[in-house]
This record gives sequence, structure tokens and C-alpha cells, in this order.
Amino acid sequence: MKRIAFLIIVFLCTFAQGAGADNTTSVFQPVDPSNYPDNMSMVVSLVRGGEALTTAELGVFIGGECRAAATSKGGLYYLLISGQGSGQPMEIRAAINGNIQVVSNNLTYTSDGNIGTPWAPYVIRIIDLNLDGKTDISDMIILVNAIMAGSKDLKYDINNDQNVDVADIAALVEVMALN
Ligand SMILES: [Ca+2]
Ligand SMILES: [Ca+2]
Repeated sequence: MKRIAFLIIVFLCTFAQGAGADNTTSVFQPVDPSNYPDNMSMVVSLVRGGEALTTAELGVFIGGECRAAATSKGGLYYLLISGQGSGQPMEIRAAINGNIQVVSNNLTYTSDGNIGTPWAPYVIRIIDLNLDGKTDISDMIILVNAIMAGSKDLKYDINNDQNVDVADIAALVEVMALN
């Protein structure tokens, strides 16, 4: 059953990434998949400020090489990642408004593996409080000011624990440290 689910998702990823100019990515240029024997699928939802971010481009990198790239289809990013074997760390980069940043570096490649499905996508939260396409010190200043002002607005809940407090500063430091 798991295998069938994997094949369905691979099909969806292939379909979503299919030919046609409007489906191609412009920032990230993935390798030719025929150079690699294995596949892994990922279905990602990007969330920024509590809303789906559908205008980005996502790239999956292993050893500095782009192994998959996608624009959003129906609000989700379908990635079919080329690889060989399992165990390599993956870095996911997002291009937002012309800026490229690392948004995840804690996932591992698994041959025939799958992370996220169309019905339960893997959620990556983009922390960008001033919506300038970057996660940097400007966002930290906004966050610190919001916490000092006692804001309870969950757009400042960086660590997603439903509270706005100093723990969110530490969480933002971790996000900033990715880049
Ligand atoms: Ca920002
Ligand atoms: Ca929090």
C-alpha cells in the first residue's frame, strides 16, 4: 500500500512538473533526472504569515547540486528529487521576489522515499515579517518590537507554539542561521 501511495505521488509530481513553458522554473536549474537511478518525492506547502505562499520557486540541493525544482501548482510544490541511494542531507532553497534563501536543511534523501502528500503536504514556514523576500535582521527588529509591545499576533509565533514570546526570538535566530 505504501508503495502504491509512493507511485501515485511520483505520478503527481511528474504530472505537475510536466513539459510546458509555464511549468518550468527560472531560478533553479535541476539536473537531468536520467543521470540518477532513484527518485524521492516531496509535496510542500509554503506558508508565510499564516497564508500559503504560491509565488515562490523551490529547489532541492544535494552536495550543492540542484536535484529538483518546482513552482507552485494548485498551491503546492511537487518535487521529484533525483538521487542515488539514501542518507544524503538535503538543502531546500526558496526563491522569493528574486531573493534566494535556505528554508530547510534538516531532511535526508531516501531512495523511493516520500515526504508530504497532496492531502497532507510538508509545511515549510517562511519567516518574513516585512515581506521583502528575505529573512534577516530587519525581521528580527520587527519581532523584538512586537514582543516588547506585548503583541499576541500569531504572525510573530515563529516556533509555532501558539505563544508570542522570547522563544520566538531564538527560533528566528535559528532560521537566520540557515543562510
Ligand atoms: Ca524580511
Ligand atoms: Ca512562539
